[in-house]
Amino acid sequence: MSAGSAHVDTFAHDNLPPRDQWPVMNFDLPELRYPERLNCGVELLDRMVGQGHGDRPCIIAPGGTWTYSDLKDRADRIARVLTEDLGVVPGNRVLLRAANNPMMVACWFAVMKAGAVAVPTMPLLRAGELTVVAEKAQVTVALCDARLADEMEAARRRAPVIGRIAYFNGEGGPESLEARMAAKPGGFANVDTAADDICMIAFTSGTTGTPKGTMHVHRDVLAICDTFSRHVLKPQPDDVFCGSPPLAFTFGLGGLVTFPLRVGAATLLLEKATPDALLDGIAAHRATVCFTAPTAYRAMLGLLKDRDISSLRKCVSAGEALPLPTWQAFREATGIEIIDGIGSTEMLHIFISASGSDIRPGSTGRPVPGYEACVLDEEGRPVPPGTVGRLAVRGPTGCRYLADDRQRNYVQGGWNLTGDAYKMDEDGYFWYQARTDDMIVSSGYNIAGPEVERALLAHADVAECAVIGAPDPERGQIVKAFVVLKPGVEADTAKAKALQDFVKQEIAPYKYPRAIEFVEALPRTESGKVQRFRLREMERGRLEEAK
Ligand code: 3UK
Repeated sequence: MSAGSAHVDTFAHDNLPPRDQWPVMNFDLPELRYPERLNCGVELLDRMVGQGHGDRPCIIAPGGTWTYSDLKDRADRIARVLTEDLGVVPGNRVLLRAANNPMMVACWFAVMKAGAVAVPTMPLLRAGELTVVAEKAQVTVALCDARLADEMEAARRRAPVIGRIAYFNGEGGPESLEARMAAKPGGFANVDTAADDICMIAFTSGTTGTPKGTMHVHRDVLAICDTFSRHVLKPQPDDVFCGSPPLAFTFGLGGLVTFPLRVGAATLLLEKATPDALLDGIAAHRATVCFTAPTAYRAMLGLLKDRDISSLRKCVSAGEALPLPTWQAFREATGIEIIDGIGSTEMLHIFISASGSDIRPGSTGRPVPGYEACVLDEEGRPVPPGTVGRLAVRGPTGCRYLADDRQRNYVQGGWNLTGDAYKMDEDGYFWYQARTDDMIVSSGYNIAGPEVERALLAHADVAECAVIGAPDPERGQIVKAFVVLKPGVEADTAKAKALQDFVKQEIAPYKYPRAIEFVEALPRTESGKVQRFRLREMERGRLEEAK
């Protein structure tokens, strides 16, 4: 821990990986040379108010609009409740649990101001999952939406380390967070944190195994604003942001909170941001910037009729690969060229992307200013352009797991290895292939599932699909597609055959899906990712049964 740390409770610092397992970090860009004392909450909120943004709209929600001053006042009062009533000292972990709403944001800022460590969690998590997170991060206090109290209380019974919980957005009552806030005077003496004090533990959405806690420091939170947002997204103070990712997913925290606040813009928060609700919100509040996942953009295409989304200027897609057919259809329908970007919980936000005339349709883009990326072989040597290998990245943010041996998998030789198979072209553009463990090997051929998915998505009858390698006694694996058809399309063998023939026309015929199964929906994580491992498990299970 740095000499100047403000943390009294040193748990997070004590559980950082050993220094020799850290990625190499660099802060070469002038905008990344932050002072040694830095509190990201103060920078994003108090400083904006100090600079005269106080009366400007900050959070727009169905219940009304909060200005920057409103948000600061709420955050200050909550910080007082945390430190004066709930016994929080700098470095303590505070669990946050709510859908995307203004109080969730105020609580996050309060934790930053108090020099504590936020542990944001997805609203759909159950007691079992909350227990794992609370114990791993040694959470002592929780701030929770009253509508999510049941699972929270069940988690506290299992994890007594969660000493105190304050509820908000409920009926009120003397113990509620709002009543406690009302009893406090305004203003808060912000904790003077070090730039490298840990301020957040973000848990990975965890497709497999126990969730990993990724630790981020105050400087990291500003670095994502001053790299991807500043150089690729380039927002303006009069922008109105909106989107679907939960604030507990760092894609959402950046896109819906820190990016807008960094430039004095406003953010529209919706608790249930289905594609339909998102479009309604964009129309009603004249939103200009949208953050969501590839499937949501695809779903919006069918819902655009009779809606005025002419306010929309920029759209960002992340979380999963953005298939070229979706990008093209969205441009066709709206004129907007979606900004694709790959990010990860470990890296905090997006590190490869492109916008405007820099976009090469179908490619994720180039390293965001401040980051470097390359493609490595199995031994960790760079491969020549055009060769598929493992994506490696480094920059001002990077992976530091909370007490987890998997640090050695993610960080090797100072590079962050995201687990993605990528190809770089001669011009330095990066082309996504698949998750390394999603590559399909059939009769000795390497096939990237997403390429087959792209081909299927180009067919007018396909709403969504996921392609995996299904175990096969003869070929090792066969390419199998799970397909959700558009409403009203008949799912029969003739349709399956038509899709297979279609794919053979689009890409090399050996990649065509030998098996097609029509399903109602695909299994997804709460952050919207297809869980291909579940489909693989299902196939393995069937094979066992057939034996
Ligand atoms: C995949 C992508 C292709 C990729 C995230 C933006 O998704 C985020 O974080 P997670 O930890 O997952 C990371 C993994 O997701 N992925 C993300 N974006 C893309 N694959 N194209 C993309 N554009 O496998 C990556 O390793 O859940 C995304 C910002 C913050 C985030 N946490």
